[in-house]
Amino acid sequence: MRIYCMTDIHGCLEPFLKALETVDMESEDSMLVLLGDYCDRGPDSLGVFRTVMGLQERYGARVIALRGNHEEQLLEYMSNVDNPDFAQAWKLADSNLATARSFLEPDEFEHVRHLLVLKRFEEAYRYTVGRIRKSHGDVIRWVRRLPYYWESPFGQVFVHAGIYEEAGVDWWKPGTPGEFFTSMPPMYVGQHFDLDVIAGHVNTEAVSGIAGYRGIWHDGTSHYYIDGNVMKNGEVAVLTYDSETGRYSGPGLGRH
Ligand SMILES: [Mn+2]
Repeated sequence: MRIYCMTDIHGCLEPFLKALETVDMESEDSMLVLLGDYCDRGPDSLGVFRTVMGLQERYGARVIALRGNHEEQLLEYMSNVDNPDFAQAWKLADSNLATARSFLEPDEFEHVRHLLVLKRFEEAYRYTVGRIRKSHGDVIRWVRRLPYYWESPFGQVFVHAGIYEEAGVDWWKPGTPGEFFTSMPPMYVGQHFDLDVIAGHVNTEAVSGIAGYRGIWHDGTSHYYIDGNVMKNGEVAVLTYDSETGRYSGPGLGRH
């Protein structure tokens, strides 16, 4: 079996489509695992969500989509429309309202922009959530069902940010708090774990500490970080795992 893996697409539909061209999903022996953060920052969050949903429709269980912290945030905005404190938080977290813009029709977005100019934040927030619910409720329901991790039959955990490894191989599942999976796990760089952990969330330049690093980074033991920072580098890195040989390959990796 071949497992392809990508993460942190962040609304960058074009680079995502380009990365998908390098993936052969027609073979029944292929899987695609996406580690979350489909939205925010880039120009077409909705397009990325719909592309992933389409891949699942076409290839069924061979496409696994996990949730990232940006999906958690999106769900939070969608469900807190009656909480006025969220109006400000919403505006700040979706920088430049890139995600809202991708979900709205141009005239709807103009209306939101107009409300913001008038400092009617609460109304803008309420209107945006209402439009998204009405036109793209299926996407929001899909996001709500995204799992936190996927364990492969090959001694691997795929996850957006990480797991609580101190809990050990038998207890990490019940032992990892939800926010560790998507946002703030302890870092175990360079420490051995009995499963390989494949994660995104922190870009590989940051996690490797090597200025200008791009692509995929292996810590020499159990951790593969695969967020190659598409906003900076314009490319979505693809990690490939071949279960026949037990090898990982991808940009930045030698042969492992
Ligand atoms: Mn993230």
